[in-house]
Amino acid sequence: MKTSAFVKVSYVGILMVFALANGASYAATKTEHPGTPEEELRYKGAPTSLKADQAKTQVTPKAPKMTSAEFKHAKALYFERCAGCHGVLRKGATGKPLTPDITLKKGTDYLKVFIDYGSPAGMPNWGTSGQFSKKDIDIMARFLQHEAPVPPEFGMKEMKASWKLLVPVKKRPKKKMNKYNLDNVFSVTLRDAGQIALIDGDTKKIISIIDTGYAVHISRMSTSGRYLYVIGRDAKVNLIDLWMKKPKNVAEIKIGMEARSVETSKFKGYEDKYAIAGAYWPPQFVIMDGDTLKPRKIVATRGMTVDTQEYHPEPRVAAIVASHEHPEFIVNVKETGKVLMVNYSDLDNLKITSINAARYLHDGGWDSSKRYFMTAANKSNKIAVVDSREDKLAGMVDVGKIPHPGRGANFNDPKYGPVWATSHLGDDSIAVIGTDPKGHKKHAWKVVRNLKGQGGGSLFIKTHPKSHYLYVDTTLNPDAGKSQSIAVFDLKNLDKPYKVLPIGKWAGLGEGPKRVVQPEFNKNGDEVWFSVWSGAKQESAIVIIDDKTLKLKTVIKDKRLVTPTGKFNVYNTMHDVY
Ligand code: DHE
Repeated sequence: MKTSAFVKVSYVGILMVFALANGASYAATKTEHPGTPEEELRYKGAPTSLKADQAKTQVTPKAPKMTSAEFKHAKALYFERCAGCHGVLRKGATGKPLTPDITLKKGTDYLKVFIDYGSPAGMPNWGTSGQFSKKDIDIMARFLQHEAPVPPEFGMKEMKASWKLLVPVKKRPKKKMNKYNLDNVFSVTLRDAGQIALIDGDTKKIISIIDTGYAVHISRMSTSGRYLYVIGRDAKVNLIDLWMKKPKNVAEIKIGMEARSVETSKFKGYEDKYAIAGAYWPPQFVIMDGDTLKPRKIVATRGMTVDTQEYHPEPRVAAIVASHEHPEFIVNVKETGKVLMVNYSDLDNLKITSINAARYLHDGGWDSSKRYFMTAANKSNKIAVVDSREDKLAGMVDVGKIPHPGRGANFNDPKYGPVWATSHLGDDSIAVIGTDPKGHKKHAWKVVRNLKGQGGGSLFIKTHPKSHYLYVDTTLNPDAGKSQSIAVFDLKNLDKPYKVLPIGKWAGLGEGPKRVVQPEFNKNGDEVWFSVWSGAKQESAIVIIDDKTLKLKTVIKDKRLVTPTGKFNVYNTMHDVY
């Protein structure tokens, strides 16, 4: 297993969060962040992978004096603990802006109290919770009155320098060289190991463990199903060739310093041609050759916000999906609240249609027709609906608190026809939205039902065209009973109460938070896979159930399965089945 300062820091963060996941410690934590639900705090603000010495110190003459050792310490603390919410440049994201024009007026004493005790608006109490020492608080209060240190840019020169073509296309197999049923292979994120596990969905055996970026985030498939793309939080993209006798990395590149999303071109005629990856820092995306990751075109996302029309220097790239209607990538830009339709048919004369949505865009997926992109504007409590045929906003739907659909769930509602659903981080509702403007015009882009789930802290929701069940996790709910189980709704009878499956218990693990996360179907749509996610030094597992009977089928345990979280079935990911 690889280790890095970042992974260690993340691990500490996760352990902290994990400690909170136990019901026993909840009472104590409730008072730690008055006014902000635990579920919300657990999710945002993960450490960035930026290092103190990567960002240039900027001394502001009017600000209190600091030594260079204090600057270094403050930068490291800020990137680990604060940048996830306040932004690398402190211009504000989910947390408030902390630029010198604001902080100098507040002064050191005020800032110290704020850092020590937190605020009802969501600022953690870093001091009284014991996470920052008195000295840390004093250094941080002075540091915040100086201009934010700026990490370096990462342009074509840096990308090319990081690019490694490990196996050139000519040296790769001309046909599939293994006997795996590739359509039913799963790529499983091993978050804290910086690896993915390829698991054979038929035999449930691990095919191989492949090194990827640190705190690896998601996997996506090329249209043909041959190439697997994996992105790490450190912005490293790995390209894995599934046709090889033993699938392995054939190319890698770093596209920045901090990233979350990767996707591949899916429009007819462009299958497997391009890949795209979006970065948090620097705020940009890059289009690469699909079979080598050779970088072709970098586009910055800095610009004006959708509502107040102010300049934002750090709009991070969130979810990216590939259009089936045009040769376009659909790029969510978080802080500006805009969805960019990036036409890749002519990279030298790039056409981008910018669609006004709302802040802060995060994750999303297709409706069942694959024409409408349903995407969460999580701080606005809205789902924006993008018509990928017309390249226009089709609707803006008010939903519950902090929608977090993953890619969402499509099914046929007995009363309202085709619908798409999302659960929420901030409350227990599941919003079911009509998606059929032709057949059910009155209900299109409206919440037609609000189901009540187990509680807040839900991250992912899933069903399959062949299933009549809807699975909803509550991974970040502070109650261990809820974070370790799954709610199942019967789509044939949505008035019936949900069933609870004790997935965490079925995993048969020892000590650990055992958080159940991200349901994923197999290719046939008759099995559902769940990760049971414990700490990096604890045992985790994958639990597989039978979708017809809702009974336990298999538990996959292996000491190599370190912190499994996302799982991506090759066929379902290729074809956007969810
Ligand atoms: Fe994720 C998707 C960002 C924390 C597991 N996550 C995404 C996407 C974004 C994102 C932008 C959409 C990618 C796409 O579709 O192109 N995630 C972030 C964060 O910024 C955040 C809040 C904090 C961070 O610093 O990373 C964050 N995410 C987490 C986790 O803690 C999770 C639960 C565990 C883990 O592995 O880190 C997690 N995120 C996932 C998964 C997906 C995802 C499994 C893909 C879901 C899918 O079905 O497509």
